[in-house]
Formats: sequence, C-alpha cells, structure tokens
Amino acid sequence: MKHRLLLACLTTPGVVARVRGDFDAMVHEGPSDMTVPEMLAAATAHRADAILFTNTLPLDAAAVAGLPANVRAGATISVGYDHIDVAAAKARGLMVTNTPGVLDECTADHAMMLMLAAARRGAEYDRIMRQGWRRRIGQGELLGVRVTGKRVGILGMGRIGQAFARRARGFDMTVLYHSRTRLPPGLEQGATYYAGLHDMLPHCDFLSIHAPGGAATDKIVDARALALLPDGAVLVNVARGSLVDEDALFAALRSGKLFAAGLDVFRTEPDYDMRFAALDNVVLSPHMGSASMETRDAMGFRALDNLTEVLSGGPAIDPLWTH
Ligand code: 8YV
Repeated sequence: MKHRLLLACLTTPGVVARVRGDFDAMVHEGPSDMTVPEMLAAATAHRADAILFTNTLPLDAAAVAGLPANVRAGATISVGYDHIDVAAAKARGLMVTNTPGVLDECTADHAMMLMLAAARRGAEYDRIMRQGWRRRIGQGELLGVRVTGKRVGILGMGRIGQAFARRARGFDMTVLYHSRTRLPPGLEQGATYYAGLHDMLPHCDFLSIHAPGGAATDKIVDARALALLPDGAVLVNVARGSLVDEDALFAALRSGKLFAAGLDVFRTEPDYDMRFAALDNVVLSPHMGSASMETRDAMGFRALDNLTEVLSGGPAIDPLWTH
C-alpha cells in the first residue's frame, strides 16, 4: 500500500513524477502554491499521511491545529523553516523536515551574481541596452565599484555562508564573518571571526547576509548597523527579508550611504516593498536563490527521501528537531 501524499506546491516535473510514482498522491496544479485553507481542505479530502510544501505555506499554530489527524509528517522543500511553528508541530506530534545541504552552492552562486551585479551596475547596463544604447558612455560615467581584493563580511557562516566565502576567495576578497558560533579552523579557511556583528561592520566593503530568519535575527541589520558600514558599501541579501529593517535600507540606498544592494528576499513576499524598484542602485530578484533546475530537483527529492523514511517508520534524514 502506497502512502498518501498531498503535494501542496508547484514543483519540477521530475519531482512530480516521483511523487506520482512512489505515493498515492494528490498533486496540486493551481496557478500558484496552495494556501493554508486549500491545503487543509485537500489534506482532509485526500486523507493524506503527509504533506509536501515549501516556504509559501505558513504552517503556523492555527494551520498545525487544523490538520486532519491522519497527517503524520510534513516536508518543506526549503532549508529555511521560519514559516513553520516548530513548537506547535512538535506538540502535535507532526514530524517536519527540511532540505539542508543540497542548495548551498546555487544559493551562493546567486548571492555572487547579485553582489557582482550590484557593484558593477549590471541591471542598469542591461536597461540601457534594452533602451537602444545609442550614445557612447563617457570614461567617467556610470562607474561601478571594484570587487576584487575588497573586504566582504558574511553574516551567518553556515553551509551557504561558507559556500559564498569560497567564491569570494576566488575574487581575492578578504573574508570576515559573524555567526552565533565560531567555526573550527578547517572550515574557517582563514576568515576573520567577529563575535559581535557591530564590531565587524566598519570593516565590510561588502556585506552578504546568509543567516536564518526568525525572531532571533529580526531586523538585525537596522539603521544603526547600516550606519556602521563604510560609506559606499554594498549589501547582498539572499537569506530572509526579516533580517533587514527595510525602511533603514531604503534610506541608506537613497542617500548614497550604501553604493548599492542586491536583494533576493523581502520582508513581505510576493508583495514586496516597491519603493526599492524605484532605485537604480538596487538589483532585484524574486526569491530565486535556489532556483536552478538541478537544485530544485535535488531539494524535492531530498524532501521525498525524508517523507519516505518517516512514513515507513524510520528516522527522518533532516528533522527540524532531534528531541
Ligand atoms: C525557497 C529558500 O525554499 O530554501 C530556502 O529556505 O528560501 C528557497 O530555497 C525556494 O525559493 C522555494 O520557495
């Protein structure tokens, strides 16, 4: 007997094929991912044992409380889980897993793309070309800032932060970092650790954010933190919008305190603060850090590996909590 699965989000054809092959599945095919009420109704109708979803589904206490009794497991196709009320899931006996490890390289690539594009004005140049170019740009016009050899501060030195550091070293950058805990020397690879974020910021020509979202990091990059950066610094965020005070970021970008920013994540998604769209010195992307074909397959397969284990009575590969 196959286990009964509700696929509550849109995903790749490869993941959908495996869902259909391995499970007695209800596959959501709407124009966008299921909302919580849609998910709860579908889980009930399908008598689902498990739910496969992503960070577009806020699995808060009310959503957990509304789940039909037969749902035993949930797998989010994401490494971040700030959309899940872990305490509520744990109390309900719902095993929840995420997908760490498989998206590190692509997310770090995306951060590097945004860093280079923000520093070297990639989006502005693209807009000029689309408008026809037609006038030679003077030697002193539309200049970016140099990346190679500069200092980059990494906020959050987990797997993705470390993958970003590897790329930054390829650009001869000096790597500084702030994390809750210092890495062992083998992983630190010569990066300079700062126990206090504010102590690191004055030394960062670039700041790249890779820490998890949630209450502990909410608005950790606020007006005071931004003021501590050197004038003309560049900020990159592929982690969560919640880490940044967007009013303060907007002010710092408009005043020129920051040279530029590359933003993949926002405090409210998808209805992000469109003031940023009016700024030429911002490169924007719609939460696409992990969005390569290979990585989105790998994330979905990892989530399915987790559900297969849990539903057959084994331990989860990537449980959100261990005890
Ligand atoms: C999203 C992410 O999950 O893994 C995470 O935490 O933020 C992303 O990989 C992905 O964009 C699907 O929404």
